[in-house]
Parts: sequence; structure tokens; C-alpha cells
Amino acid sequence: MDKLIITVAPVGAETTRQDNPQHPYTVDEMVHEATLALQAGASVVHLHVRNDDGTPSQDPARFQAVMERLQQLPGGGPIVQISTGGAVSATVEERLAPVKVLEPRPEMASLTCGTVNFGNDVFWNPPDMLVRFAETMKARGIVPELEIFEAGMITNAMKLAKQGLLPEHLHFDLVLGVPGAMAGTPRNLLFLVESLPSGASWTVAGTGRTELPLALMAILMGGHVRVGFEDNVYYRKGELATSNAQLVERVVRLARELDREVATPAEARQILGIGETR
Ligand code: KMH
Ligand code: ZN
Repeated sequence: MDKLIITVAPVGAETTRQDNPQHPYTVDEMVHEATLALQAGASVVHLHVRNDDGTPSQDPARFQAVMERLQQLPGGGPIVQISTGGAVSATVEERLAPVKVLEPRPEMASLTCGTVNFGNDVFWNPPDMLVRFAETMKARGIVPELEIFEAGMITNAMKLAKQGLLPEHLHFDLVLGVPGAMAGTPRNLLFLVESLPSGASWTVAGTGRTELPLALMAILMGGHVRVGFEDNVYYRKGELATSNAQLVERVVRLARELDREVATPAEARQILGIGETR
């Protein structure tokens, strides 16, 4: 089994300090929160940014500021994975802007593989948009993390692969438990993993109370794990997490108990095939 890649998603576009007062908003807060999570064992940062008032942003300058600081960390820092999902209110151009202009280019970016209900909203990702996102990433040598909220999105991803728009090694993020999308049940995780092409790697991002049980399953099954305030703001029922690092630390403890070693950023790059397309 490969070593375990832990991705931290320190903040998404939806939850705020009203949900958990520890949400990072400013550049300094983002860097601080991500750094503690890395020290705890995360090797990938799935990066959304916020304005100082907490509203979601896709401003490339904001991404650049956080990314540069993370890259200065010992050992070259984590793998930075830019969110192209943004907020449901973001335009296509806003979502794509950071992957087009950031220098140096980010190593990874998320690529959601279809349209899905998202709470009371719709997360809009029609086929032509997927092609455009995949083409933009390919042109810059940015490795996509293929985000899967529903089973049909795997079929959509394979269509992009057939069109030659994806790297040889495919890496998926199985996002389960989003209200309006596929529930975060063990059966759904097993089904999705069995539906992936052979040789692909996968991470699970269980939202809310599904984060922990699905993380445990992934550790046992040879998958990888994402945790963080984007997906879940609680440590356990009725108890808010004190930091993203606290959520990472728990995954590290579980992995150690189960004799699964945790990957460094350099080891994560090897597992994800990063470098081959750069
Ligand atoms: N905030 C969601 C609408 C991604 O980062 O690529 C989309 C999202 C996915 O978070
Ligand atoms: Zn995200």
C-alpha cells in the first residue's frame, strides 16, 4: 500500500466564523493554519482563499500571496492545489483565473467533473466547461484532482481522458455527503472506488459527520484522506474543531495505529505522478 497522503482543506467557500470561529480569512491566517496542518502531517493543501471580511475570493493575487508563502516552507512546502470550484456564485472566468496566471504554476488544481446540486444551489460544471478547465491545466502542466460528487462524474472524467486532456496517472477526490449529492455511506464509497479505472489513486473528502468514518475506510482501503474546515468544522458531535491541524492529527494517529505510514510532500508527489507532466 502507498503511504497515506493527507490533504488539508483549511477553508472552503461556504462555512464562516459563524460556524467555527477559527476559520482563516487573511493571508497570514491562511498561511498559519496551513503550516500547522503540514507540521501535523498534511502534504497537500486544497486552497480556497477569502477576502479579509470572510467573503469568498478567486483573486489570483490572493492565491499568489498564500502560495508563495507556503512554497517558502522547509523542503519547498506542500503541494498546493488551487480550487477551480470556488463558490457557486463565481463565474467561469473567475474560477479559471488563478490556474491561468499564477507563477510559478501551481502543481495541482481541482477539476469537478460534472454539475451537481449543492445544498439549495447548483454547482455548475457542464461538459464544455470541463474540457476548457482540463485544456487549461494541461497547457500549463498542472495536475488535476478529479472531484467526484456523483458516480456519473467518473464517466465524464474518463471522457476527458479519452480526449487526451488528462495526465497518464489519474487522481480522484471522492467528495461524499454534500447535501443534494451522493451520501457519505460506506456502500457509496466502495461503489465509487470499484468504479475507478485501474491504477488510479483516490482521496476521500467526507463532509460533516461522514468525514471521520470515511477517512478511516480510506486508510484501510489504500486510499488517501482529505480533512479540514471546508468539509467539516467539528471534532466530534457538539464539539467544534480547534484547528485544521487537530483534524489532521487525528488522521495521523489512526494511520499509525493501522500501520499505514504518512507521506511527506515529496512522497506525495511521487504517488500522484507530479513532476512527470511538469
Ligand atoms: N465550493 C464548492 C462549490 C473545488 O474546490 O474544486 C466547490 C468546491 C470544489 O469547493
Ligand atoms: Zn474546494
